[in-house]
Amino acid sequence: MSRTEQEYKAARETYAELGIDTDQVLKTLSSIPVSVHCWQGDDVIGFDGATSLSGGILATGNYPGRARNAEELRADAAFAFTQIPGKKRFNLHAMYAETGGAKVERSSIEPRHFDNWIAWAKEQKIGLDFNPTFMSHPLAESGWTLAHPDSHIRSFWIEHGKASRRIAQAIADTLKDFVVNNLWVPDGSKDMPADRLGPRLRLKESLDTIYAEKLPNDRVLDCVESKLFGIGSESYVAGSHEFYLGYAMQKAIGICYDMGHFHPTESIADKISATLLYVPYLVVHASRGIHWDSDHIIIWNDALTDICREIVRMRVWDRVYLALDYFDASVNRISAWIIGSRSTQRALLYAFLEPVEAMRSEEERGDFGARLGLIEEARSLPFASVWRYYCETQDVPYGPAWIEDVKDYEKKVLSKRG
Ligand code: RNT
Ligand code: ZN
Repeated sequence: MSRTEQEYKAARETYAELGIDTDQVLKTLSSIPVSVHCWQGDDVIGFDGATSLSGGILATGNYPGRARNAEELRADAAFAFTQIPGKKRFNLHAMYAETGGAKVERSSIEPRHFDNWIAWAKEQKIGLDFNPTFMSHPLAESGWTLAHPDSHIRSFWIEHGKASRRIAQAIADTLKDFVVNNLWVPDGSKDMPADRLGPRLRLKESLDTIYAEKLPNDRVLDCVESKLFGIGSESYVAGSHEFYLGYAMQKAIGICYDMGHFHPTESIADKISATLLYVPYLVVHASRGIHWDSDHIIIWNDALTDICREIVRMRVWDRVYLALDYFDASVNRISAWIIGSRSTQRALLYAFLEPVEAMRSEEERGDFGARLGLIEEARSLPFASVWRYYCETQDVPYGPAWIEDVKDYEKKVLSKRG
């Protein structure tokens, strides 16, 4: 028996005494996907002609080695996957279409522009998710898209929204899998608007037109992402939380909660049980806002643990889709993917290894001191032995060994990029 196996065996006994079956936990954990976002690999630039990011979000830094085309992005992601345990998906944005050099408007993109991505996903044995791109485009420069006062500009973006749903459907049908199709628009204003209702009416009408098209099956999981504010939309965002909460309930679609899109002390974790009563599914954009929606790499922090606790305790991992969303251009971008994915997996595993049954009994008994004591004592249970065993059985390095692999990839591949 290897040292990893010995330590796992001991840990398994410790957890069994608390009523936790670690073998079963690891089986479940390995079936819960994390959707890795394509846009960390190239600073949210994409391949459809944009040279900088707009929409009130910002990737700061200029670490060398950014993926410059789809081949490089796929190679980098495939390498990152070799260092991440568990089930992976890849999250695409419409601006990552491959048009073979032809100028194709966003309103006219087609499934065939994603053929290479689909072929790659098959090869990697992963699912794909999708996002229409309502930013980094001349017709989005005003900061308005689906709620734009000009009906011609609105129509352009409505067509883009429809085209994106059709692409999501084609991907889903080809891969025989679901595809989360997440819609976020930047629409908002820097200073106090005189009219808060008008843009919301226009946004609602545009969304209604996009979702009016009935898709042939339920493989596309539409969802909408709210935001508190962005750079240049500090005073007002048309797609606020309340706007989309109502909208998603009315349409029976999902809501995407981005961890950076709420007041800094507001808990997304607490929203999960409340909103799952009314909407069919949720998406979490795992991100780390520092003072604001700064899109720092997610780490295993309390906010992430709390979200995973809710998913695990309610056993809703098939209704809450975990996706990464951040963009840090100041570090090796592959390490950003690996850190965020591994941290999310770690937080999930930790949540599975808490003695929730014991905590519930204390809660029923009214002994809240004992309940808090159990939460705190769980922190020094042999979590690391289970994580190590998990990584090794998933054929990925345990501990910081991956850092050397990334350095090596940087030397051999990234440093050769101009
Ligand atoms: C922006 C939203 C959105 C984007 C991606 C690129 O604030 O978080 O999810 O980050 O679509
Ligand atoms: Zn997001």
